[in-house]
Amino acid sequence: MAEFRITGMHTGVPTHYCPGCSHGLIERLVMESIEELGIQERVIAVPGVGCAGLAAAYYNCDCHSPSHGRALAVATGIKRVRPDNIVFTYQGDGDLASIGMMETIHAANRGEVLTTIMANNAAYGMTGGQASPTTLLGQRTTTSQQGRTVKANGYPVHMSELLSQLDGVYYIERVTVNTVPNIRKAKKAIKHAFQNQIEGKGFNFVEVLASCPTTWGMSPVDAAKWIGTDMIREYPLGVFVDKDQGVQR
Ligand SMILES: Cc1ncc(C[n+]2csc(CCOP(=O)(O)OP(=O)(O)O)c2C)c(N)n1
Ligand code: SF4
Repeated sequence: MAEFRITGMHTGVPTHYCPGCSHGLIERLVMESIEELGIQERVIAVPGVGCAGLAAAYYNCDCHSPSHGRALAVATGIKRVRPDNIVFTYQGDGDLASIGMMETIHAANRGEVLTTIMANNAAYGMTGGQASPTTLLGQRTTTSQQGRTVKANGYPVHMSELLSQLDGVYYIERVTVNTVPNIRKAKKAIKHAFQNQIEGKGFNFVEVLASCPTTWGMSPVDAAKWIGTDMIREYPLGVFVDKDQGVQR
């Protein structure tokens, strides 16, 4: 059995992700933010399910793994009984916007003082690339083999825009990690979403456009390019809500 080194927020367990997957990168930004803010001893992670949920093996902090879609209900309970802890969820789009849609909307609407990082890779990754609520129109998946259509599957769900309509939210930004400048912006947004919670401000939501080259049937390079073209066109980047700055789109 391999020996793992404990280094700050990272357990040292090598990630299980496919080449070019964004999860490891986003999780690294989460871990760096927590270390830099000096909150590692106070953090409780609630990673969701699927490939996103594998994060429980990498975060060197208390973790609670919920069932599919229930991450924000579980995080709410933890934060309410342990308000001094910093509680965050890390969820895929299948988890957060499909089975967990109800939990997501109500936690945001209640203004829970939480941080949620959504890795939106426009598919159910772990279970074989089925269509999710955020799959693009025309995108081929294992359950939309001719491409997603409005008639069969409805329109892509824009979580940042949708949650922006709720009075309970404090901060919402959509970012991506397909280029180095975008990775830097993503880190800033994630750190800000934790800083707000430290100051007692919530609900904080960062949607990260993420790659899943395996289920998309693309090389890692083509997947990064596709984010920069097709995904960003459907899901524009930017700040949707920042109550400190008086922004509410
Ligand atoms: C109630 C329930 N329904 C379905 C599943 C099966 N399941 C496990 S992971 C997963 C896909 C998760 O996709 P997503 O949240 O987008 O995360 P990703 O794998 O893309 O990171 C599904 C459907 C489950 N575990 N529990
Ligand atoms: S299936 Fe997709 S989300 Fe899962 S590890 Fe592979 S690339 Fe990442």
